[in-house]
Amino acid sequence: MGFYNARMACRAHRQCDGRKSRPAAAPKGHKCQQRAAPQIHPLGPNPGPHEVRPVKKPSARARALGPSDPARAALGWLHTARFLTTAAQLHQLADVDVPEIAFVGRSNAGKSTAINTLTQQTQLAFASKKPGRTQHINLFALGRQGAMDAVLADLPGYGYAAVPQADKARWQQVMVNYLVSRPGLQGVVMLCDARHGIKDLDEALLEVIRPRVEAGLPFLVLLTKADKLGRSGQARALSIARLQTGGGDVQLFSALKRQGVAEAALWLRQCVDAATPPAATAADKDAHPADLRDAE
Ligand SMILES: Nc1nc2c(ncn2[C@@H]2O[C@H](COP(=O)(O)OP(=O)(O)OP(=O)(O)O)[C@@H](O)[C@H]2O)c(=O)[nH]1
Ligand SMILES: [Mg+2]
Repeated sequence: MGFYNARMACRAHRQCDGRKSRPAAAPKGHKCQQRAAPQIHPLGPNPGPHEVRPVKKPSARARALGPSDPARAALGWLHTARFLTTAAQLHQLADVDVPEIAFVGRSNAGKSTAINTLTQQTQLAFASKKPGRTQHINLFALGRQGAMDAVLADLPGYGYAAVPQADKARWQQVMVNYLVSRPGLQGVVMLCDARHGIKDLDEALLEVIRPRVEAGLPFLVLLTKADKLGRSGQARALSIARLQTGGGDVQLFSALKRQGVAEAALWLRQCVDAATPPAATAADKDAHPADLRDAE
């Protein structure tokens, strides 16, 4: 229907004349089909006066995240996380036959909080103001129930001064053994408080995994609590950490502001994809469910 004719056919609707003003209310009993005000696509060309182009509004959650499609898919995958198992000693930790990604870092760096943020769950991993909260290796399974395709490992933090020396030494040894010998380890995320950067103990840990990283083990540094720094402080922390890691993967992260969450989710997904042979389809995994709870 042409512009002129439409306006003639329905005088009650002022949207027909192409003005931006809201349409006048239709008189009682008015049966015109042009009830909806035309929606102008913000990016597209201006549609004809009677062409109503549906504009799909993103959900409040999608607006908050704002990630690309692959990042959104990665976040959906991370949301499948559930508790798998916990162990105080390395030898108590069952092997998994799917890629495992470890979250390591100083006590209170924000490892458990990052896991909760990335999996979009509030209490999956125990986070606390009190340092030394995580004292076990906790594993979280990812993937559909019965078709686990990856595991996240929340490790106890190191460097907490209030822990007795003997406990500290024991835990550092567990950590070293884990990083050196864990068979399914396919990625390491090191978390450092952005205000402090990579400290001595982090560097010692970097030394431990250097051979594996040089052999291709994906390694990411998350500079946590970035919300506590201003823009220039963040840029500075980022460039220093990049220098310290020799140009490795480093990014800012804030659980509070959800900064860097989509990027970290994507990194985790790509890390698992790179480690999973293409032949390992979901059907294969259904045939050999790798759920630790069955193995225990
Ligand atoms: N402002 C801010 N606080 C954070 C952020 N991430 C973590 N925190 C806080 O830092 C504290 C420690 O966080 P956790 O996640 O328990 O740290 P952790 O590294 O798991 O600590 P351990 O288990 O002791 O090794 C908690 O009070 C968190 O709320 C962040 O991005 N921004
Ligand atoms: Mg913790």
